[in-house]
Amino acid sequence: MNRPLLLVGDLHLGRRPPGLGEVLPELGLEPRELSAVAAWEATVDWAIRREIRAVVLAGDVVEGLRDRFEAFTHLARGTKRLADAGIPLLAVAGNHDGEALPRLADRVPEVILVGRGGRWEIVPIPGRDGEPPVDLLGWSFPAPTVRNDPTEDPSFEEALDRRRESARLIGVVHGDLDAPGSRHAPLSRHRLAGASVDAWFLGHIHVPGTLDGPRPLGYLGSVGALDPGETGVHGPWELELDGGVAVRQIPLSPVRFENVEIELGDHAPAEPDALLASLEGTIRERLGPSLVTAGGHPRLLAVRLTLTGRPQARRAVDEIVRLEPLERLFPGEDPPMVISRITDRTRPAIDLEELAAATTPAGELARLLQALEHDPPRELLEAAERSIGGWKGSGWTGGEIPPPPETVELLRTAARRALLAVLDGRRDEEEP
Ligand SMILES: [Mn+2]
Repeated sequence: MNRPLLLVGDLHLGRRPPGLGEVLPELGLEPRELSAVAAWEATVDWAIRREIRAVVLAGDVVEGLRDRFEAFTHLARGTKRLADAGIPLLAVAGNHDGEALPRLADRVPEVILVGRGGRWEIVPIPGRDGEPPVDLLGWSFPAPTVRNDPTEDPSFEEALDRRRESARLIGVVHGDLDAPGSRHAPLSRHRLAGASVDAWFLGHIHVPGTLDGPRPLGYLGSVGALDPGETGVHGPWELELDGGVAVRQIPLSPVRFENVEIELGDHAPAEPDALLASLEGTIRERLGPSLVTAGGHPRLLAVRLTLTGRPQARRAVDEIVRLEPLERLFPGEDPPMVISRITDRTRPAIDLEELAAATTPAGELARLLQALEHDPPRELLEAAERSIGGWKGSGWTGGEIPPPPETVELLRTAARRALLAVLDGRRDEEEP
C-alpha cells in the first residue's frame, strides 16, 4: 500500500469570486457554493474518497484576520472530517495567515503547523505499516512581511542536516519565486533546486505551475479560482511517490474562468439569439474535454469573450455586447455557462462592390471573389483542381461537368485571405 498525498495551494477562506451576483440565483446557486469554502469542502471530500495519506496546505489558507472566525469554523470542520477518516492535516503559513493559522493550529489540535515562527522544520508524515517513510520540510511566515529569502535562514541547513536518509523529502513553502525584491519571502529557484529535496510545492502565486519532471518545483495555484483573472484549471494536486515522483492536478474548483477569442466570419448569424447560440457552441467545443472533470465540477463556467474578424453581422455583435450577463446565461448544458463580458474587436465587413471598382491589387482580388460567388472562371478552377488533385482527388476534369463545390470553396478562402492580407498590409503567411 502506498497512498498518495494531497497538496493544496492558496485557499483564501473568506473569499468569493466577484461579479457573478445576478447570475447565481437564476441557476439556484448560493454565492458560497462558488466560494473558497466550497473549494475546501470539495478538497476534503476528495481526500476522504481517495483515501489520501495526508493533506498538506501551502499557506494563505485564511484570507485575513477578519475572516478567521468564519474560516475557523470551516477549517476546523474539514480537519475533523479528515481526522475521523484517519487523514492528518499539515500546513505552513503564508503572508495572509502568518497570524491566523498559528492561532488556528493552537485551537484545533488536529492541524499540524510546520515551520512555526519562520524556522524550517522537518516533520514525518504519518503512514500505515508498509508505506514508505515520507518527511515534510516546511517554513511558515512569522509576520505578514518577510524580505529575506527564507532558505538563507540557518534553520534551513540545520533542518536538512537532520534529514532521515531512509525517507523521501517533500518541501512546502509559501513565497515569491524568482522575485528578489519581494516583501513576501523572495525564494531563489537555484537554492531550492540545490537542496536535496524530492519535490518543492509552493504557495502564493495563484497561477498553477506545470509541476512535471522527475523533481517538480513550482506553484500549486489557488484551489478554487477566486477572480476572473484566475483562468484555466484549478484544484489541489495528488502526489504519488512510487519510486519516482508523479503529480496530477485534480480540477475541483467550483468555478472556471476563461478568456476566449473568436473570429467571426461572413457566415456568422445575423440574429443576436442565433449568434449567441453559435458562440456558445464554439466555446463549449473549444473547452470541451477540459470541462469534463472527475469531481463533478465546475458548477459554473464564466467566459470573457473577445470577438474579432470582419463579420457581416456587426449589428448583432453590437446587440449582444449590450446585453446584461443574465441574458448571456446558458443553463442548458453541464456546466452552465455565462458570457460575463464581450469585448468587440470586430472591424467593418468588406464591401466587395466598392472595392471591385478600383484598379488596385485589392480591386483585382475583389473582382475574383465576386466571380467565384456567381460564375467561377473555368480556367482558374481547372488550374486549381490540377494542383490540388493529387491530395484532394475529386477526379474532376473540367468540361461540362460542374466543378466540385470544395474546390470553389478552397479558391474562395484563398482569395479572401489574400484580400484581407492586402487590405491589412500584412503578408499572407501572417493570416491564421
Ligand atoms: Mn500569499
